[in-house]
Amino acid sequence: MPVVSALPLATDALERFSHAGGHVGWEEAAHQGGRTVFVRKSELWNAARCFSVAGAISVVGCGVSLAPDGSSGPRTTLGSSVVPDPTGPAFQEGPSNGAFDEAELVDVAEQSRLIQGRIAGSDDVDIYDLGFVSPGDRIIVTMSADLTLDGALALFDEDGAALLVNDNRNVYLGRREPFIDVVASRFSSSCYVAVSATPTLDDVGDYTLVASKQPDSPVSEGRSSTVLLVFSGGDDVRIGRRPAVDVQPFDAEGIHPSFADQTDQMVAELVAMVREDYEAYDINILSTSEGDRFDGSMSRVFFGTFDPGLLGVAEGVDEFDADQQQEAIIFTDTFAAFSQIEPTVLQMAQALANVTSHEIGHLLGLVHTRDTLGIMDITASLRGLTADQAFRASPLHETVFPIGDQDSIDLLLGTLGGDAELADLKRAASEERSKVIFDSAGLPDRSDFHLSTCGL
Ligand SMILES: [Ca+2]
Ligand SMILES: [Ca+2]
Ligand SMILES: [Ca+2]
Ligand SMILES: [Zn+2]
Repeated sequence: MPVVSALPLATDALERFSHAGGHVGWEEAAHQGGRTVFVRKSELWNAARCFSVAGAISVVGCGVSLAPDGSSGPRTTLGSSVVPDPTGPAFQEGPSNGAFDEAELVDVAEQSRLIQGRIAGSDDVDIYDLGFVSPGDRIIVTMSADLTLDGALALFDEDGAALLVNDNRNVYLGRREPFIDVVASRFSSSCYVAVSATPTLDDVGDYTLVASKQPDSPVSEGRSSTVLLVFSGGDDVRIGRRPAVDVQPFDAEGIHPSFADQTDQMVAELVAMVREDYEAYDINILSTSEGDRFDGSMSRVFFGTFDPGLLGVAEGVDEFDADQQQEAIIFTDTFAAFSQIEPTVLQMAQALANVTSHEIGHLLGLVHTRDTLGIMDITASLRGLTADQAFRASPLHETVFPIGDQDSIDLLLGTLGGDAELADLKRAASEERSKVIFDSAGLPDRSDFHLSTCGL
């Protein structure tokens, strides 16, 4: 699935992106006649969030290759034809179910259940507790709704951490109703399914869910992945349905003349920083700067070129890394916007690394959060982006879902596999770092440099 990440840029470009730029929900942004246009996330969420960031907004197949049934791989929601049979009596929404501790218990242990409710607008979230889950329990939730309600579904564990957020079952097949299909990998005393309107929409309407739980599905231990960082340029690089671009070899001078002789150093630093972010997981971060080459079976991140509104763009939010050959671009020349805060080479490398790890995160299934110290954040200022970000548990950005968190560490361990002990150490280090209060005296106000981490 596509997500395009775009980090809107500075000042006026940033200004224009400031409302939506951060919207994970709005996968695609485009300038049209001086106006920034965002495509409803619901139109893009599931399918490859492909977007074009310039010109017309078209949601079409991006680089994700789909099987005839629309599926793109194992565990993706795209192509599943599963429809649980509702056998139990319908559960009717009660008066108050808008927070995890108000969730209404709908036990699906013995039988699948119909749940009927109403979304009364953008403020309304309905939360149901499907009860205890064990490793291997497969949770499936389908949703049908009035035409006036474009809904979104999310499944959360007992801590309110999202297992999956889904807004569209299959964009390619024109299926806009959301769909959840997840196999639990650990015990949880509660498993919450939450319903809302697609974020940023004020839709109203009745809905019906069918929720089921089946035991004894195989629990994935993760599947390793490889990403090649490409600093050597590339011809006809196409991200989703964006126009193909020729990417020139990376040259730090394109960011600022003062970096002219520091290309090699900047590359070496940023490669090391990205590796550090992914150190705990089974993913190989290769680099053309070290002689590595594309072998046809890896994802690639290109470094170069310019985009008027984005720092980076990725092919999509690829749930569970179903597609292991995807592409992203870090628009390095766009980072010239950082010159207004006069970053050092290391700070510049860090900003590039943060955005790189962010776009790779999308290719592994992560969505946007609101936490300036987190890699999937889209709220940090330019200055904030020059500080080290890390994978951590962070609140979902409101354009993704109105409640809940994303624990990037758990999700990456589940998707890729890795060293859980090391991941825990890094989590603790990140929490320590978050206690540091930055002294912002004398620095430009964040609003001066608002940027969303990505065009996603
Ligand atoms: Ca309601
Ligand atoms: Ca992927
Ligand atoms: Ca980092
Ligand atoms: Zn993004």
